[in-house]
Amino acid sequence: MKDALQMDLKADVQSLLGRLGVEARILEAGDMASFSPVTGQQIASLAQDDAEATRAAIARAAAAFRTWRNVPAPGRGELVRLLGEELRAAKDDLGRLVSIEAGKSPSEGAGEVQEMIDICDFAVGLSRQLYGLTIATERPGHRMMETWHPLGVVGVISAFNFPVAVWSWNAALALVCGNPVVWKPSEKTPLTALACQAILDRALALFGDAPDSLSQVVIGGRETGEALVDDPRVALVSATGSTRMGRQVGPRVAARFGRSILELGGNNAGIVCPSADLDMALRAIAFAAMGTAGQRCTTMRRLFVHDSLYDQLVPGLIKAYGSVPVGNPLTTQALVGPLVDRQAFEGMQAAIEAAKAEGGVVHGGTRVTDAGPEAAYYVTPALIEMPAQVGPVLEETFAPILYVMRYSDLDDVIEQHNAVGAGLSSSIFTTDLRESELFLSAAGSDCGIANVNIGTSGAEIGGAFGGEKETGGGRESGSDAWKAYMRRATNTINYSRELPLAQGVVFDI
Ligand code: UN1
Repeated sequence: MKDALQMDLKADVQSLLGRLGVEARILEAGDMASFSPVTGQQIASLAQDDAEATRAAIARAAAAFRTWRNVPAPGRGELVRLLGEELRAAKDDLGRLVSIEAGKSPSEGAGEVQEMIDICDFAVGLSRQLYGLTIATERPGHRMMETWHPLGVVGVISAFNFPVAVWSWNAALALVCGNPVVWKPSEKTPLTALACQAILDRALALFGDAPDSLSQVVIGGRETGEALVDDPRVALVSATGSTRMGRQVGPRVAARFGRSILELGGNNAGIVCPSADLDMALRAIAFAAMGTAGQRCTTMRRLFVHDSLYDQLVPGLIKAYGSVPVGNPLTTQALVGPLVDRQAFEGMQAAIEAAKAEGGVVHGGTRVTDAGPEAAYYVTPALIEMPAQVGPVLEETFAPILYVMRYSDLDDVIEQHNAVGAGLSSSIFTTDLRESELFLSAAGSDCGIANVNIGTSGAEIGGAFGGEKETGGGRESGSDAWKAYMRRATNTINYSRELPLAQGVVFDI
């Protein structure tokens, strides 16, 4: 039974890649092993791009920039419109490949591709809206304005958990803004990246006259990433991953005066207030904390419940944790799929042990051995009642663990809410206007995302995505996040016959 499952998966990958336009020979082209968390089996061994190959890709991208920057932005938008169309056509296959490579449920795999389509639509509109301001000038006969120009090569470093959507947030904006892209996907999810490249290649063929190497994928680990980070020809490095990774990438890019967008860890919390709609809160918390097996950067990891309803809400949550279906996302209706690998499982177990040592009462968090082969890591999600916000509660563990704590005073709990390193996403559950407005105010949540009566995860692409503090401060996706992908020039034009100087300075010669 187990063997049959493994064989099926490999065949499945091959036919999916074939339909998506990736040549089968790449599956056995090198020594970088790629696994599916669904079965733990190796599904490919790919060739890697070392530092030299990465630098060659950057050089090609730099050449492409010289042409692409001169294509009018609405024309660049046409390429992204075609990409969106190709993604629509490939949605089922790419979604399934995401499920195989990242272990997501079919609905979440498809949802991730939908997120790509959405950002393409957004970027197409944006291609006619890269607005600069006209600014009042103090000098007569002058006009002052700002112009947004393409920036240069954009390097994208992405994580396994959103293997394709995060690339599309960056690529759709970068391309519309006039920039080539060099993408280093996670070593855990190279196949979905190669599939995206094939999809984009089809859009490029339909587009016709785009420069070569406008968007490239480089496969590899640390060496590949470092080549991208350190190369002065890469104007912007957009990196998604752990805070540990960001601590290295940020200073290295800054040291060469490059620009970076850092989208790092989250330790996202929810606060359930006395007036909350408990039924809705329970469902929102369940998705935010258990969805994607706790492997979103936006996953809810901490929950503060008001004393007055703790005994109403928490037993219901514990019941939901005990009954949520855990299993193979491809063959069952499971809502919670596998952890990405053994390391993730060990990290989760270590956090659970640390929580116990701090007085935590643990519900769930054990391995489900009959959900898949030995090499796959399925767990029941863990809800841990904590006496205080200490030990592992202060850290992001990339696994389905929800630490639950009591609170009695809203001001105090907002202090606690903000007393962690990360600052990505946050939620309050309340029907009291004063509570929700306080949470959204300057004295409220210190996160880049603050929600009311919605969980911490599942953001739409229209808003800027990212967070503060150890989350890195970067913003991707919607709103005016595009500005990070362009350089701004302030232009002052004198159409008079005089030369008045600013600030009333006189310099007559
Ligand atoms: C991530 O986990 O890196 O808001 C991105 C969300 C998704 C994106 C998550 N739209 O949960």
